[in-house]
Amino acid sequence: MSESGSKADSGRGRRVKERLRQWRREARDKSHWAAERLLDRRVCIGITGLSGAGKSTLLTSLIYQLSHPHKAQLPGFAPALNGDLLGAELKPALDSGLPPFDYEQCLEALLSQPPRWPESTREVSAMELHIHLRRRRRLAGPETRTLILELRDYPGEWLMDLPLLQMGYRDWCRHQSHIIGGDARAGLAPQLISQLAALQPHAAADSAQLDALWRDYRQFLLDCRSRRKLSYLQPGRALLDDENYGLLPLLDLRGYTEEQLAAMPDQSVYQTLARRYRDYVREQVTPFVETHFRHLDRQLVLVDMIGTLFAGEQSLDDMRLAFGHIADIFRYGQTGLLRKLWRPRVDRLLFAATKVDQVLAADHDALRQQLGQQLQQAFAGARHRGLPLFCEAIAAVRCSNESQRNGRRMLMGHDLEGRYLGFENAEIFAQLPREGEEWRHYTGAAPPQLRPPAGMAKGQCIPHIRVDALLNLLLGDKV
Ligand SMILES: Nc1nc2c(ncn2[C@@H]2O[C@H](COP(=O)(O)OP(=O)(O)O)[C@@H](O)[C@H]2O)c(=O)[nH]1
Ligand SMILES: [Mg+2]
Repeated sequence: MSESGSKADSGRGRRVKERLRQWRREARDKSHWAAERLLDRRVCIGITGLSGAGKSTLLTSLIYQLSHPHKAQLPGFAPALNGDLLGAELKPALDSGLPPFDYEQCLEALLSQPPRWPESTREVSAMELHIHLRRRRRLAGPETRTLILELRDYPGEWLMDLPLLQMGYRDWCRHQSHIIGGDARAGLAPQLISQLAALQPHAAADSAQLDALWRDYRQFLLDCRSRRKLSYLQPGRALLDDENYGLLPLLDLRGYTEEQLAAMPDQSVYQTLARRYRDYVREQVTPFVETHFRHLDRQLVLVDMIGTLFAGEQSLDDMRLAFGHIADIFRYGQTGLLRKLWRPRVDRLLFAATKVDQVLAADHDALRQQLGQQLQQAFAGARHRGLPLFCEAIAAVRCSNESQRNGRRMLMGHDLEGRYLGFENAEIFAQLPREGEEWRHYTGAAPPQLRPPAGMAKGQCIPHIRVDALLNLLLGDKV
């Protein structure tokens, strides 16, 4: 071999070695994580739901139940029933780069005297729960093992923004104009809707006018939520903070072709709004998918099925619309942007109706049936993609007890002001209401909001309904 050849070889050899060293370094950094995942020791669960769905409360209850195995009432979760659940430790999820969930503060609120609900939060948070389990079939090696449960809690409003990744501004306008035209929304802000429809795409943008419209539009979204209990609202972040996203749909683009719109001057209303739309997607939606969403192994979606059902037909229809979009998202983005952004990982999608302690036990299953029907309708096209769907009906903190009065079953509990009360909820039927008469049965009959029960600190237990069944769906195959 010539001298120059061997020099080149040794140069290449050095480079290869350096490369190998670098890979090893990288692998070392990541290996504990990847190995844990491979060995089924780590599972990352996303918990979402619109504000008020019950995320913080469920997380607190879940962590409490798993960390107090001797007090936990989890007979439906095999490791607890069999005495194999030894306990759990809460740790910050350092790899996630997300702020920790404030378990201590949420628990303190629930256990205080008088008990309170946790403060409402609007941000994403994460933590790790290291669950210690006794090994059943032990050939050799340690007697215990640890399952690392990474829990990530994020607002469902962010999920409602994911469809934006798949459409440009023009498509979003058409989509919104279709939705806003529906009864449930149009009646809430007729003046705003006619102002939006009257905006001329080619006119020069007047930023003061657009800012004023944005403020009205944001209020309109908030009203859709609070007065109609609607779910599918965009931009979702407008419901959580008061940033000036300035994202407005143009409701009448019928006279324009795509080319005409694209050729409009930079300062036109259309181009200005299209720019804001792109900025919003780039700065808000994409980073959420990149840094957070695609790391999830399992997704739990909490829904206030009782609140939605008693709010009426439009609210239930809108929930189905939102589910339909969630179904699209979990088809792993067969097309377009989502596919590029997403490494498919979520292998289970769970929905849980929350706060079922507001209705009699006899109605719990009917609620679950109704949630199931909503999902079946919304996921009809998505099911064959093979992502298993599950649904449950739970109460993270059971605030009521049943008793018999004059031959009738009643619920007893405290209202938010702390007054003791007894009530009987409107019976819930296993079929979603369809006709007027069926709807009238529910109208105006929503059960009261309840306060957490007193005495949880003393008894050292948090009563719940079917949180163990939920744990089974989430983790049954991992423990
Ligand atoms: N009756 C009852 N109400 C609940 C339960 N969980 C949550 N809530 C109510 O729902 C509200 C919102 O709960 P929270 O956990 O803060 O929801 P988040 O916004 O999704 O985190 C609470 O303030 C309670 O009024 C439950 O298990 N039972
Ligand atoms: Mg919360």
